[in-house]
Amino acid sequence: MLTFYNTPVSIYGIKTRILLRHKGLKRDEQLPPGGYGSAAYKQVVPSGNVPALIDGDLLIADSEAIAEYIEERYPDPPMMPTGLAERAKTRELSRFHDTRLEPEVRALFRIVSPTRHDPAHAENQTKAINARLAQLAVMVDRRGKERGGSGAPIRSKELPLLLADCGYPATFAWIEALDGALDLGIEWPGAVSAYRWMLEEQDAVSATMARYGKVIREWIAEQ
Ligand SMILES: N[C@@H](CCC(=O)N[C@@H](CS)C(=O)NCC(=O)O)C(=O)O
Repeated sequence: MLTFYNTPVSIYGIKTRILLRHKGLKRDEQLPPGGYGSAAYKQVVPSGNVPALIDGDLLIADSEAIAEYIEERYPDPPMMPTGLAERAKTRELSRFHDTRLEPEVRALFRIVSPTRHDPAHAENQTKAINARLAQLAVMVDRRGKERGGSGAPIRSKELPLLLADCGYPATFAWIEALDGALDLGIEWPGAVSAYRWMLEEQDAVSATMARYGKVIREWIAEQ
């Protein structure tokens, strides 16, 4: 049994949950004792961050490192393509989420509270997120064309869920919720919307995301 430290609101926790669910792996999911960053949690996970995973004697505390470990340790169903170039493109898509798109979304969290309203920051982040979504559109459109041939949206069941996909559903849900709460003016490219809905048709994604919208709305309301 895997021990999985997570908080309900964590984007990277949702990313790891989707992965574990798709792999059909049982997990004992726990909140970090004392909250993430606490001294008590750092006794277990020295870096104090979530998600973290314990498999036997092994502790890993980074969603991408967890994903690559799980893929190697539990290869069925495969979540990486076989070709060298496709594997590289998959890693590129995954890093694009973690290092390019999500940080621009996270930068909005500090102005969600009405008392911290900051129109200039909201405008800057909206531009940044729209630029990242436009870049993502090129990446996922090429993937759709490579797999589907015609460029027409391909059905999700024909699209094996990849490691690289697992971060996107939660970040898309945050973009949508923050757009609603802060009236940002987010522009969703058609290829990204098609990619999003294809992912949501995957059982592991829809089951994991079912209650996440409520978690996000509650977090926003609390701010
Ligand atoms: N690159 C990390 C990012 C994880 C992350 O940012 N976790 C946040 C919660 S969503 C966290 O633990 N923050 C507290 C900290 O880093 O001390 C990953 O992929 O796991």
